Amino acid sequence: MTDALESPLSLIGWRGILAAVPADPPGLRMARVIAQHRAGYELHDGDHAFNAQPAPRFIKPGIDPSERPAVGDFVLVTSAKPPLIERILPRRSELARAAAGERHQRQLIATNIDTVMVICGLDGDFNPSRIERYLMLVEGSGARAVIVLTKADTSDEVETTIEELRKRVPANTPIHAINAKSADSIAPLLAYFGPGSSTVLVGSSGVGKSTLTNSLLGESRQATNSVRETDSRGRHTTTYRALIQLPSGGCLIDTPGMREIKLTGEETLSGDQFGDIEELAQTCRFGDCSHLSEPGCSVRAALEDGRLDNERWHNYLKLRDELASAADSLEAQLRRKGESRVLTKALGKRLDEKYGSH
Ligand SMILES: Nc1nc2c(ncn2[C@@H]2O[C@H](COP(=O)(O)OP(=O)(O)OP(=O)(O)O)[C@@H](O)[C@H]2O)c(=O)[nH]1
Ligand SMILES: [Mg+2]
Ligand SMILES: [Zn+2]
Repeated sequence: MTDALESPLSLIGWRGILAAVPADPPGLRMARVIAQHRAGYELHDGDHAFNAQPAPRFIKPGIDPSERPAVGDFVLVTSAKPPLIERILPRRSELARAAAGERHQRQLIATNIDTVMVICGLDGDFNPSRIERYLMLVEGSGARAVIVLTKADTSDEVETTIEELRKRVPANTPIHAINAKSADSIAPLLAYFGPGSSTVLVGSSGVGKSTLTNSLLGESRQATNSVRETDSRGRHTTTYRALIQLPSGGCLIDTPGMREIKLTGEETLSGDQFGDIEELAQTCRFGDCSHLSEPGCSVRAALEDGRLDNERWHNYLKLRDELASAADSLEAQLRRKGESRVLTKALGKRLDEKYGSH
């Protein structure tokens, strides 16, 4: 049995047993998706990078985008020229959000990752409510969240900012404040990038995702660009997600800055992030307490004596409403899909009857 350590695939984050990979149909080989472009996919087999196309069933209209190959996926490809991606191996984690726009669609940011670094600048970008929103996406992904605050070299209030943020995020979520441009300053992050690990960097444009990537690489491979002075906003310099091998043996996925972080409807409020608030609200005297002015309201009491952070409470209410409506859209979509599948089946049967099945 060939195990991961002997295989070049371990260099691109593969930790499984090769013999366990289905070789059906035979002749397929394994690789990892390292980038997705309009014209196709870029894969890496641990030895070298090559281009590939998705098998036709992945580009059929109507297929859910999360069923298509995504950056981070381990896939099986044919030996055709260009190679075709035939299969996506089961994912050990999936970071997803809802795509921007009216139509509800689950969009994958990265798969098979161990760590999601939620990056936020200690400049005008700093926004704890946005960090909480990211943490909700990470919570059900199968990966752990680490908060990285960049531009620590430009702020006089690093310690107090971390203290404030501590009140907003679960105690087991690490928070690091760094200067992404300095190799010394980013040293505490190296522990996350050991051999076999996969990490994705997420955050607004201009927070320093590519700067951090370059510092970890020890060279300027990813383009970076200054932020607007007035509001610290970036210029959307990185335009596609790219998986990069680091000298430390880990893999890193640099991503374009996100404009919108929409919930998919699959997140939960009862996990580490907001579970304590949900429990607290259940101890109010009235079962239908609106937490506004009723007597015996545990939420108001906690807000008044400072046990519950006011902004955190308001962000919780906002995310709760959003989650409810995202969950509704998701359900409606699944129902529609269910029906359309039935319709296709019924139509298929009619065609079979007419032309005979094949
Ligand atoms: N002083 C300081 N500047 C930083 C730090 N991190 C990033 N920068 C600067 O911030 C600007 C934006 O950095 P990028 O790495 O391009 O940001 P990004 O997150 O990759 O942005 P997009 O690709 O647009 O999503 C650049 O001018 C960096 O030099 C930091 O820790 N300290
Ligand atoms: Mg970038
Ligand atoms: Zn109440």
